[in-house]
Amino acid sequence: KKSNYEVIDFKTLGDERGSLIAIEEGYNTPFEIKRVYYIFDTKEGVERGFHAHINLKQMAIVVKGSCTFTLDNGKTREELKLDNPNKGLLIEGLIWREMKDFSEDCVLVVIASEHYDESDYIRDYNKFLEVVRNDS
Ligand code: T46
Repeated sequence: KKSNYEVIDFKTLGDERGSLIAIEEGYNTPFEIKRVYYIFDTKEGVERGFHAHINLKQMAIVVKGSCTFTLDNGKTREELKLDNPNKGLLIEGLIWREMKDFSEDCVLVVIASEHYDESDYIRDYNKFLEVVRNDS
């Protein structure tokens, strides 16, 4: 099974006026789009996330500025800096995620496959490890 996340390179549609990137269901994102949210005005030093999802699939795009994701599959942790609107971080499976180092101007847009559902969150790291163990 391939990794539960990957970085997608979006095709930039540009002309002399500037750049445009389009995301639609089945184009630049593989899942049905049910929700969009964005994180901005993040205060200095703040870290967010610290959870995993059971079913949710998401595409995270830093449309302005930069931030760093820590992605943890229960065995290895990787840090990934997002600083370009032509890249999307697709998270499809059991991944513990943390976000940090938000630039002052950072706007993080997330496209999600499901409506907001608190019961889909795993907020306890040990519980996450247990779910990963039972899943493999
Ligand atoms: C994720 C990372 C990347 C809602 O009411 N609706 C929503 O769609 C979302 C996402 C959040 N909320 C409420 C729940 C909390 O009271 O907004 C508040 C802040 O959410 P949270 O603390 O979960 O934010 P983050 O930045 O820790 O996590 C978010 C997403 O929740 C999560 O799915 O993967 O961004």
